[in-house]
Amino acid sequence: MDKHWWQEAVVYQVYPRSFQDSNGDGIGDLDGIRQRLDYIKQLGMDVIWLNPIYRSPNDDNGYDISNYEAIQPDFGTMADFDALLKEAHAKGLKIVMDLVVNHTSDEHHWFMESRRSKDNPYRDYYIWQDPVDGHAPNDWQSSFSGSAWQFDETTGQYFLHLFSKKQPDLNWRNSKVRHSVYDMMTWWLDKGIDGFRMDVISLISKPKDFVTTPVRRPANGPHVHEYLEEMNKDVLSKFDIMTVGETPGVHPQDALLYAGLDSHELNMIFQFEHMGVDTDPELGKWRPHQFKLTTLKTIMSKWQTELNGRAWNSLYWNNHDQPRVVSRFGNDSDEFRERSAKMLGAVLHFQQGTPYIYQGEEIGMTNAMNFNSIEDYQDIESLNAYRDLVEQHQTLTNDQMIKALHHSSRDNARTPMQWDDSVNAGFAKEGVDPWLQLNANYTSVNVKNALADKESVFYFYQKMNTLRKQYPIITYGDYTLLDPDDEQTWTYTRKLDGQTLTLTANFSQDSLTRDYAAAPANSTLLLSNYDDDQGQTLRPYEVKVYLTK
Ligand code: TEU
Ligand code: CA
Repeated sequence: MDKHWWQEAVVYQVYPRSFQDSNGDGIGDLDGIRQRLDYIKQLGMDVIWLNPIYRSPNDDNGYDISNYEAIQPDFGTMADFDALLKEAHAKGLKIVMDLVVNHTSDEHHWFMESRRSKDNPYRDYYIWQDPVDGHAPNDWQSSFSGSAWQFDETTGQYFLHLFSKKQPDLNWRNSKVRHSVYDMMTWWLDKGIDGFRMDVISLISKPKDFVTTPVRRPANGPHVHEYLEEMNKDVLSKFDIMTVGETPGVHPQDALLYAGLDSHELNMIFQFEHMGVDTDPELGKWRPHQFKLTTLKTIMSKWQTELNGRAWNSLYWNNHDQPRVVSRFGNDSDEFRERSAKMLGAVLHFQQGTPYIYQGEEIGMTNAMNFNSIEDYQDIESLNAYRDLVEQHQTLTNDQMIKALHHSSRDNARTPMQWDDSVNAGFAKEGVDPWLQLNANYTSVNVKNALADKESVFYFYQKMNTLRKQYPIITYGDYTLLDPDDEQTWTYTRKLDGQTLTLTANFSQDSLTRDYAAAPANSTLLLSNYDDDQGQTLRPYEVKVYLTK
């Protein structure tokens, strides 16, 4: 098996709006990111993935793009971007950009043309359908509540939007659309960027007939692999870059096609199966329930073994769409926050794949429990769901929905980065109103405190990054789950060239006794989140990693 730099890299995700404001408007920006490159470097990162920074009316925080080759003025200018790229490269950090091409903004000139008339040259850039019996063509739902079809008066047809009405879906059947996208990608790659994270790339190919289907959002459509092979041949294969597809609705068999080691599409994908373990079959994330550790382990272990030697995993707990992992799968109380954040970090980073760290994860940032009313939230998904479930249909009461938002809102990930304990947490100067409220715990949970404490979550993550560079087994070893039925512990081994790594983690706040927890013969303890080893006894949220030669 050939080895690739992107298999050995660790990626830090920066959400530009919430990372560092440099000019006092309360919005994070490119110059702010540039000022923090040394911090990212200190953590031991290799790659930065930037969420969208392109020109956008900002209906969905930049995922609605009106110009792919211009920078959103909130974030700075193209000169600022060039300076960031140059400085990152000088420090040995690569930059991966978000590629959002399932849809554009309705303010993109392609769509403004498209909606003008049925014979406009851009008409076929988007997906237009006649009404059926005076209604939308089918019952597909937008991810942001309501129908995925919007009626447009001018021409009496519906257009498709799998996300907000301001995010019309592009028509990938049209080769002009595909080649416009490829040209734009080449333009960025020629600038020297190091790859793409491809937004909802599993959704770009739509079924031929828009009849009602049991799934209310189509994934892995009939031509998706053709399109990605074409993109690979025309664009990706010409550069030494990394690609990761965001792919809702995939199973491991799909991953072998999208990201097989011998397929010619993408390097890896973000799967979502493990993000569904605490959701409701009917109301999804808006009726969250307690996850079962056995379910989480079964899913993630299946991805480990089914892709082994055949495709490459991406490893993530967090991103800008997910609640904070320490609140979700750990314990964010004062007593256990740091301990459980480290445990979760280790359980993820010692699996096979490329790890992604979302800003603030490395200091154990938590969900925003101080958001008390819907007025505190900004995210379109949360606001639309509130309108739909509380105001229009009374499916949930206000209190139930606020509880659900505390658990599930995307804004939990989007509160400003907590740099220190000053007003605005060092994210913005005093007197400025950050675009989204801070998490109230910034006075104690912040980078300044983390850097001053040798036992912090930050240094634990830094240590994992150092170990990865030292021991190839962490990147490449084969994974085996040892305790599939245990609801409190997660134990697995990795094996490579006669070496064995053994990780045991306690997901509970109880002290437990497990045979697996004792040091294997001839092993050394590589990493732990306690300062001594008590053999078979696992203390609350303890994690231990042994190496046997
Ligand atoms: O998200 C894709 C996606 O599938 C969402 O439904 C995601 O699962 C949801 O936000 C979680 O509740 C991507 C981007 O990451 C997201 O920020 C965008 O809003 C979305 O695409 C549309 O571009
Ligand atoms: Ca700013």
